[in-house]
Order: sequence, then structure tokens, then C-alpha cells
Amino acid sequence: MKLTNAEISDILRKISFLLELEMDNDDNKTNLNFKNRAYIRAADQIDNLPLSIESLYRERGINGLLQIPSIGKAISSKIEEYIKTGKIEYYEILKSKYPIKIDDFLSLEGIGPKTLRVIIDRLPVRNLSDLERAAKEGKLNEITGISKKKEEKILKRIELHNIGKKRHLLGDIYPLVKQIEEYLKNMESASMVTAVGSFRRMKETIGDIDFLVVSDNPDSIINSFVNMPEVKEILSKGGTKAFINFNNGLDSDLLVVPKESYGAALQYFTGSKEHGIALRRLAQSKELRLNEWGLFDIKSDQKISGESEEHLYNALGLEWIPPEMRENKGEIEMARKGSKEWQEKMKRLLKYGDIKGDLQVHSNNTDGKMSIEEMAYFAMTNFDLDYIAITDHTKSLRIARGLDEQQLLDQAHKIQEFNDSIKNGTFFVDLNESNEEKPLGRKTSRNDKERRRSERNLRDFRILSSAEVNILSDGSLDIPNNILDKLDIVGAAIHTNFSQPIEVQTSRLIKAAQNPSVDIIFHPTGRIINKREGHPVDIPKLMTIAKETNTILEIDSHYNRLDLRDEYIRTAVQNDVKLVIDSDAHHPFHYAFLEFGIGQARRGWAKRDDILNTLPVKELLEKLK
Ligand code: DGT
Ligand code: CA
Ligand code: CA
Ligand code: ZN
Repeated sequence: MKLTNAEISDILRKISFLLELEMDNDDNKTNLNFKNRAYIRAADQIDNLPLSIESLYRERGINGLLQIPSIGKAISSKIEEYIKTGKIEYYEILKSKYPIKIDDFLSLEGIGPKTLRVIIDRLPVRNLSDLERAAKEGKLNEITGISKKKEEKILKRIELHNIGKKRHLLGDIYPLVKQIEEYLKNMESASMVTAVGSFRRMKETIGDIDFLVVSDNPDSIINSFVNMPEVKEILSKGGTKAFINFNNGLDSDLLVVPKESYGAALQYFTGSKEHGIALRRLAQSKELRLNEWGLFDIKSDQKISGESEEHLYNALGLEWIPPEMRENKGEIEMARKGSKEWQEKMKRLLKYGDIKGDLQVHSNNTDGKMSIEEMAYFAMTNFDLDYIAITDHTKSLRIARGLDEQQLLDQAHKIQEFNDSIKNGTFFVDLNESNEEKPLGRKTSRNDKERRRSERNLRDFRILSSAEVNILSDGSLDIPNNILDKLDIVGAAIHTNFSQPIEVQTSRLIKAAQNPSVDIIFHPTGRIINKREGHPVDIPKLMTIAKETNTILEIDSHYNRLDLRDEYIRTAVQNDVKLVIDSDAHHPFHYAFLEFGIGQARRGWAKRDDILNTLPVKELLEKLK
């Protein structure tokens, strides 16, 4: 069986983890440290490669592997061994020393190998449930070096992890859903195919994925669906429905309906449940009955609507409501047919394709994977952006090899040279061989994007000099203002000291917002969905200060962050706090994440003018403080 890149990077990460577990009783610590980082770097590199490592190896042998950055002799020969034998001896030996379920601990954010080592040396902890039990019984706290607070934190992480196992991140399942959608669309007997449920509402996490198909031949659709190679188990199968479980653990519902019920079924299965219940109640008040088959007059039992979703809403006396807004948070009351307020809102609602530039992009000068030129090239060619800001980390973030003052200035100078060459048409990117394979990312073909593409002139593309400046514990920055003021735009973010109390964290962020050089606060709450709650922040207070100081808050589109979350976006929009939507790209693939940020913003009812990077670059720069 062919090895996927993910399987290869996974085993490299496990080796690194085990090496770190090993570190305690080894006096050659630096050497080990170096080694384990090399494995992480290689794994990161592999995760971002747009081609199959195994194919590369089969075509070009070990020399092919050696051409990948960060993969040297030792690691390439281990990859070779893995491809050839399905095993890595070195890993097997390491593993035999520690009889623990590595997968359990590897995916658990916040408990590093060092802590784990202390625990497993003293307690019979072998997997996550052992650890959970030990934490609950206060046994961890009995070990020196583990405070009560740390024990509580570990328990909290495990709880979040357990919830996370049940709900999937939107971005994690997005490619699979699009692939299945395509597959169903290609079936002759299918005339309409839509992924519905929380997926259509662009919710940040998805419980299960629901597909709706219109067909006169439900049998053929259902049989093909349950026989897809991605299906692990058929949980149930009927005349118009199927329920299956995919290999990746995701459950999926399929419903097949005739054309005349499409709109009603689409409405019903898009949800949310709360929105649906409120609609039914509204129907009842009008002597109507609403279900997944249509809208009926109770007295005459006649069908009034059902084929089109828009018609269905209209028949209920409402305007059509975008799926992202269907959470019964006031949208039904506002969408009364003919409401001027609603029409105005819809005209100005942020659309997929409205984002003109990306203001958080990393290059390989710090922890990004590609050069500034490459990041710019793919932004303009594959993702139709008009500008990007290069926001490499700054010096106090050593783990990302953050830039110091001089390096920031040098980088800004280089960016100026790139901009000149873009303008005069001599911009040239020597694309890394490994990136030739296309297409990149999950390109969407929304109409708005097509429109924008034809209106663009590549020579107008602009790279902005910027930085993701690290906010220190006291709210000061690690780069002085006289340097920051030489950059086009400045973002600041918290990356360390997450556990200070809410008052301290809030005043830390407020101080950063009050800094005249800071334009944007990046990922303001620092959460990682299902993994880390982030630092506590008094959001209303931060918003007040943001508004007062003309500081922008970021919606970080990386699907494991989506920070600000939807409710906070809504608060920002209500209070006229300015926002931007960034991808936090560390690789050109990641520009595709903007889609998730836009979805989240629409869930927060954001208008185009709430999001500053819907503006052309010149107007954006004029709006900064
Ligand atoms: P999920 O899967 O937890 O991320 O969330 P949804 O919204 O996809 O929920 P799911 O898959 O259970 O059901 C899909 C849609 O079907 C849901 O959004 C609304 C509709 N639905 C399901 N159960 C009920 C129900 O008991 N009452 C009503 N009115 N609608 C329901
Ligand atoms: Ca669902
Ligand atoms: Ca479902
Ligand atoms: Zn960051």
C-alpha cells in the first residue's frame, strides 16, 4: 500500500517525540535536542509538499528525497526504509523503551514530552485515559514539579481533546467534503448535490457531514455513496437515506429527494435546528405546515412551496437568509419581506471574493516555508490577491527565529525592490522545483472571484513590509517604535505567557492597542480550537479600546484558530470596531484558508466595510492610525 505524506510525517514526529522523552537521562542533551528538531523540521516540510514523497522516491530514489529542504542523509534513509519495509527500525527500538500509546499524547496540546516523562517514570500511565484518571485523583500533583494548577490544566486539556475528537475542524474535512461532492455531481442520475448541515453554515467545527442529492433514481445514488473507497462502515441504508462512517472518523448522512422537494429539504437539512424550529413556528402562526418535503396549507393540505429555498422563505413572508446566518440569533425577525434594513444588510454583507489582500503572511526568513517572492507570486497568480503583508515574527520569539531590528529593516528594503520590479514588469520568481506541481490549494471558483480576476492588473500587486511583533508580558513590544514606523503596517500578537489572569492579559492587549505603531492585533484570544482555550480576555473592554485607538482586530482564518470567533465578530460589528481577515499563511496553500475566515465573518454578520482588507491597498493604508 502506498504511503501518504501524512503517514511519513507522522512517524517522523513520533521519533522526535520519543527522542525528547529520552532526553532526561542522556547527558548528550544538545545533540539530542538538535536531532529531534531536525525530525520536526522534516515533518513540517513534508506536510507542506504538494507532491507525494513516495512517488518522488520511486522516480528519483534517495537523491530525490535529498532535494527536499530540511531532509538530510539520516532522515532520507529512514524514509526509504519506511517505504521499502513499512517499518523504521530506529523507531521500533525507541518505542520499545516506552510502552505508551504515543498517538494519545502526541495530539494532546500543552503536555510536552518532558512533563510526560516525569509522569510515566512515577505512575502507571500508558494512555490518555490513564492520565485523565491520575489527574482526577490528584496523583499528578503528588509528583514533584507538577503543581495543582498544572494538574488542573492537564485535565482541562484532556477534556477539550475529548470534545475535539467528536467534532471535526471545518478545514480538516473540507477537502474530503469537496471531493465527495464532486464525485456525486459526476453521477449521471444526480441533478443537484449540496453539502448541507453545519458545513453549509460554515461552522468552525462539524459533528457530521450531511449531503443532499436530487435524483429520480435514489437507489443508484445510495449504492454508489456507500461503496465509495473512503467509506469505512455503513451504519444504515434505506430507500432514500444512508448513514456511513468515513475512514477519517467522520460520519455522514445522505438524503436523496425528488426535484420538487429540493428547496424544502435544503432548508431543513441546512439547519440550524434552532433556526428550523423558529421557522416552523412562524409557519404555524400562518396556518401553514413546514417540513423537509415542503410548505403546506394546513386547511387544504395543499403544497404551497418546496422546490426552491428562496421561494420557500418568500412564502413564509421572509427574504432568503444566507446559511451562515441561520442560527436563530435575530435573523428571522430582521428578514421580514420588504424590510429595508434587511435589504441594506444583504447588499453590504461580506462576500466570498471580497478580500483583496492578506495582511498576515510569513516567509522563510522566519517560520514560513517559502520566500517572500514565492509567497507573492502565488498570492497574485493562484489566489487573485492584490497585496500581501509579510509579517515575520520578531526577535523575542526565538522558536520561530524571529527577526531583530536590522533584519526587519533589511527585509523592508528588499520588499521595496520587489515592488519596484513588480511595477516595471521584471519580477521573476525562481520557483522551487518541488512546487511546480499544480493546482495549489483548494481553489474555489466563486463568481465574485472570476469577476475580480478579469479586473486585475498584476503590475499593481503590492507587497507590504510588516511584522508580527511579539507582545511581551507587560504589554510592551520587542521592537521599538522608531523601527516599526518604517514598516508599511504592523501587527502585534501574544505568543507567550498565556496563563496570566484576565485583568493582566486584557491590559497587556490594551497597552499594545494603545501603542501608536500597532495597526492590528493578530489572533486576539489565542485559542486553538479543541486544543487550547487561549488567554482570557475581556473582549468588550478590548473592543472599546480598539475603537478609541483606531486599532484593527484580526480574524485569523487558519481553521484551527478562527480567532475572533463568530460571536465576537458580531460584537465588533455592532460596535463599529474595524476588522481584517488574514490567512496566517506559512505556505501558499494556506491562502485558501481565507475562505474560512470569510465564512466566520459572515456568521458574525460582517459587512464589507467592517473588513478593511476588502479595500484597495492605497485606501487601506490611508485608514491606518
Ligand atoms: P453538526 O452535525 O452537529 O455539526 O450540526 P448540524 O447542524 O449539521 O446537525 P445535524 O447533522 O444533526 O442535522 C442536520 C440538520 O438537520 C440540522 O442542522 C437541522 C436538521 N435537523 C436535524 N435534527 C432536527 C430536529 O430534531 N429538528 C429540526 N427542526 N431539524 C433537525
Ligand atoms: Ca451535520
Ligand atoms: Ca447529520
Ligand atoms: Zn502568530
